[in-house]
Amino acid sequence: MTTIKSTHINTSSRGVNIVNARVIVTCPGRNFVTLKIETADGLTGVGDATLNGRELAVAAYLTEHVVPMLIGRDATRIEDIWQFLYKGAYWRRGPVTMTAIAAVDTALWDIKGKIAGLPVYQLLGGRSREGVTVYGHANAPDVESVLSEIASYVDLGYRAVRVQTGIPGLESTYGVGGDKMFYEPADAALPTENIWSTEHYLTHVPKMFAEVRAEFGPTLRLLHDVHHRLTPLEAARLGRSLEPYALTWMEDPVPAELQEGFRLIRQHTTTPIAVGEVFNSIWDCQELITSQLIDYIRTTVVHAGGITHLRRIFDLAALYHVRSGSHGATDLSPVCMAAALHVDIAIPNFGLQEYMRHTPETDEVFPHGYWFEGGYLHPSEEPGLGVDIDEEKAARYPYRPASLPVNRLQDGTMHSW
Ligand code: GCO
Ligand code: MG
Repeated sequence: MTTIKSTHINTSSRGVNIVNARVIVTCPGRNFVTLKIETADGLTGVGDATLNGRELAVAAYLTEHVVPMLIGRDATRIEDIWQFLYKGAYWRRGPVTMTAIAAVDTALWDIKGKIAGLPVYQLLGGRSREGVTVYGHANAPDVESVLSEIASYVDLGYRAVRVQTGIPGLESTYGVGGDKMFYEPADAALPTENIWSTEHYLTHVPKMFAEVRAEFGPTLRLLHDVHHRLTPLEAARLGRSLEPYALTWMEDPVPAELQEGFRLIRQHTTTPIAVGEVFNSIWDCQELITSQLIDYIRTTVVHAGGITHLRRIFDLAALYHVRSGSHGATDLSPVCMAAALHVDIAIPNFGLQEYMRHTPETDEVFPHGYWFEGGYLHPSEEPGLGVDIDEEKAARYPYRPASLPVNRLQDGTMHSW
């Protein structure tokens, strides 16, 4: 019998070995968790590990359980380390595990890019397009004011806008925040409560889109986020009522634990469907993709196992005419955005990228080379991901507990948020 020499942990002092990994928690307006990995040669890589409202669970998972296993490993063995953390945990999948794995994976791609002297998108096959089309968030309490919000995105050059307004008869609703550019749902230490009425909502949304289309004409791409609040039949009705306004997508129409539920929506409407921001693995969307029940898959780097696993999901999606539409809310740090853009620019089946701007404080803590112009984001041309964390500045913003809201029906029943 031959013995296989174990090479996954290098005892020699090879420069690519991981010598240090640390977790940085900072709150420049909102909480972010970042993993920074360092090799013996002094190269560093960063990965986003932010899980909104559950940040410290991932921070502890990394610090207590993952970091000790990374020391001494060969940082260039990205796939092997991914498999080691996934299969080795025994408890597979789930948002905390997959976010932690994503952070390691992202940091290793960053390091590999730096070793190669290439931006990460080159390692993924190179450019498939000139820029990454992004969509912004127009939200306002009523239709009249949302029209001017949309207009300001159009003035900035956006080609796609997600539209949310308050619902007449409801005091507050998802997606309509205080600060327009930097909308942040995790707005209190303990969860605030929204009250929901499907009847009010389904009456209002088609009227809103009728006005938006009339004002902006047929070519501006319009999107809407339902935020998991309907049943399949209600979603089918909404999709059908929105058909005249040709939306690019209706997002998260129903909670997606029941993938089979999408079949009913599909049978009744041609409004395209996007889903996936809360998914963590290819198994969460396998049925949706292979049965062609969706049009856009919205998984992103930080919550779906990093660049390695996201690429796997998008490759499966490409076989079934499903395009990417990665989540890019403010709770995904500039490290995630930088990584997402390298994937977006390279894959054949890119659809759209969500882009909610970060506050100036966040941008200062995370210096980055990606930039926006004329409705497109462009990945950095620097080796690696082209993003970093300024640890000194990060230390000025200590962690603050923040929770996402919850949602109840008018009679008090807990509902999906
Ligand atoms: C979106 C999302 C977000 C989420 C948030 C949760 O489409 O951008 O729905 O706004 O609610 O990312 O942390
Ligand atoms: Mg959403």
